[in-house]
Amino acid sequence: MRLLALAATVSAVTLAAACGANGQDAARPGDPVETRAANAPDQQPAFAGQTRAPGVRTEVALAHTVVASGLEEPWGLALLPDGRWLVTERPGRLRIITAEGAISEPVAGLPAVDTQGQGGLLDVVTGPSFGQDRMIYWSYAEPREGGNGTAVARGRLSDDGMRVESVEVIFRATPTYAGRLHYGSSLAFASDGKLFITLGERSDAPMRPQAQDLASHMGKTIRINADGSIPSDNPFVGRAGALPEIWSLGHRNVQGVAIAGDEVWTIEHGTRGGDELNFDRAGLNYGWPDVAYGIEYRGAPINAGVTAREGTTQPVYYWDPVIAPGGMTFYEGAMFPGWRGNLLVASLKEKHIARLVLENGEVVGEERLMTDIGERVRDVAVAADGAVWAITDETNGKLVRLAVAN
Ligand SMILES: [Ca+2]
Ligand SMILES: [Ca+2]
Repeated sequence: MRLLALAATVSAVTLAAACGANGQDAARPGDPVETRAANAPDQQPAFAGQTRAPGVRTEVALAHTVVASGLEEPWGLALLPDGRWLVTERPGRLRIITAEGAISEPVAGLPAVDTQGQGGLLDVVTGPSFGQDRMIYWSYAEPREGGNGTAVARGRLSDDGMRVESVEVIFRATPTYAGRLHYGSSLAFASDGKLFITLGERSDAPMRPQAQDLASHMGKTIRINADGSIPSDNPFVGRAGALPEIWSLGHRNVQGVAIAGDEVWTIEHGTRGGDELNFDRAGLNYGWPDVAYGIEYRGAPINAGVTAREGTTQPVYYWDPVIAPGGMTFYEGAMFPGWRGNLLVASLKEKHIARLVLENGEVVGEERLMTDIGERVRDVAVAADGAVWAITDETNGKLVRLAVAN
């Protein structure tokens, strides 16, 4: 619970609102940053503060700098120990970008990807022993006989950074499906070297119920060892009919995961009015598609609008209307000491970075950062100096640095 203790120290500072130095609309201190009408106005949160947390303001002025542009739908962002960035482009290219903005040629040696719909080359992370073995891990939509599916591969980044070597696929989500949507998939290593992989349920009506099916990887959070083997202490190991890689179930489309100590947090695209932040724990059921906030995108209630059921776990937080969350990270940097233990969430639809202040496992404050970017924010990460870096999901996508204004 290291994270929660840290978070408790910052909220008192940040709750004292200042003027809108970061481009937000001026609101009264403590007013929620979300002012639009809810899509499901009749639904009530399960506890106070589960949605529309009090607005908070960072008192120092921030500014973003465009470091690189011309990236085609960048999806994943990961820091290398030398300060350069690994950036994926959804059409299937991995590039290395220096902190000064020099963009490399595509790294050679990655397997082919299926770029239909939301598919392609997706997240990337460095391995837990990158300093010794230079291993990197990436997720992608894998073209398969009869359709496609989310896969995770790893390989050694060559000394010159030009190619990946000894590439092996360490995880394949099943079943294969001929669809275009909801591949997940974000990646993060826990401090014990276990790899967490988040998956979508492929969206279409026949696939949706598989989020509750332990014989399917759809709509699950996955936990494996770095070599792809299955940890013996996974929650469903030994249960007949259950896939042993599964960590948790009942997710819709999870494109963000962040780990602090041994706490795994995931963020998922809900339907209209149901984006969720979850404290993602072993063996728990997060409800989809039986229990959900919000409504269908076409307008109908989801399962008669049921928002709670015994045996399912509530989200820590939800957004109605949605922000469409991409990647997220915990902030532990030096540049903004008041943010330590906060979550930074990339917002695609609403084009900002959401800062969530956590206290005792609940969200007690929300701020919208970089609201002047005007582009869909796909992923977010923190550099060694504590500056926040992000990529924008556009045909002319950008790598940007958000820091204290000069
Ligand atoms: Ca990511
Ligand atoms: Ca849920």
